[in-house]
Amino acid sequence: MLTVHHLGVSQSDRIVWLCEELDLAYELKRYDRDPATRQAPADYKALHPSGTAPVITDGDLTLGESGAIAEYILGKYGQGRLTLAPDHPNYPDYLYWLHAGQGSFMPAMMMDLVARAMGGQPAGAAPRASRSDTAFANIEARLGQAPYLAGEDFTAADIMTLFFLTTGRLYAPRDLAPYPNIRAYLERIGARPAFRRAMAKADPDLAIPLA
Ligand SMILES: N[C@@H](CCC(=O)N[C@@H](CS)C(=O)NCC(=O)O)C(=O)O
Repeated sequence: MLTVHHLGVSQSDRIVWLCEELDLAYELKRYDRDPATRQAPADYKALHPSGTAPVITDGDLTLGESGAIAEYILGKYGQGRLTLAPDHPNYPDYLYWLHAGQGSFMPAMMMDLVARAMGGQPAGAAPRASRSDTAFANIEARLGQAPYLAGEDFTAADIMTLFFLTTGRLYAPRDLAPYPNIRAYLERIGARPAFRRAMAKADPDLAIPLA
C-alpha cells in the first residue's frame, strides 16, 4: 500500500495532491510539527535519513525527496497521466518546470529567509534583484505564454512548482499584485477538485494563500 507521510504545512502537500490528481488508492499519515522547534517530530525524522518531508512508503520501499517521489509515483502508477512524453513538443518545457521549483526556486526562497534572519544584505553589497524576484518574474512571464507551466496541459510540473507560489509565501511573504498571470493561475489551480480535496486532507486548518 502506498503511504504518504505528510508533515503539516510542508512541501509534502504536493505528494498528497499528486495522489489525488491521479485518483490513487493511498494511505495518508499526517504528522504535526514540533510546536517548539517547528521541525518535523522525531517519528517523522526516523522515517528516512533525510529527516525531511515528504517521505513515502510503498511495501518495503521508503523514499524521500519530492522530485524522486513524484517521478516514482508517476512512473509506477501514473499510466502516462500528468506527464509529457519525449516526443511531445513541450517536453523540454515540462522537464524545465518539473525541476526548476526544487532546483532553483525553493533554494532562492531559503536564501531570502537566511538573508532576512541575518539582517539583510551585507553592508556595501550592491542592491540587486534576489533570485526569488527573478523566479517570480520567470513564472509570471511563462504564464503569460501558456495556461500551465508545461503548456496547454496541467502536469506534474505545476504540482512541483505550486508550493513556492502558495504555502511558501507564508514563510517568505510576497504581494502578488504585480503578478496578474500568477494570480489568474492560482485561481485556476484553486478550482481543481483534486487540489481542494488534497488540501482539505493535508492541512484542513490552513487557508492556502491563493491570492
Ligand atoms: N528538497 C527536499 C526539501 C525537503 C524539506 O526541506 N522539507 C521541509 C518541509 S517544507 C521539512 O521537512 N522541514 C522540517 C524539518 O526540517 O524538520 C524535498 O523536496 O523533499
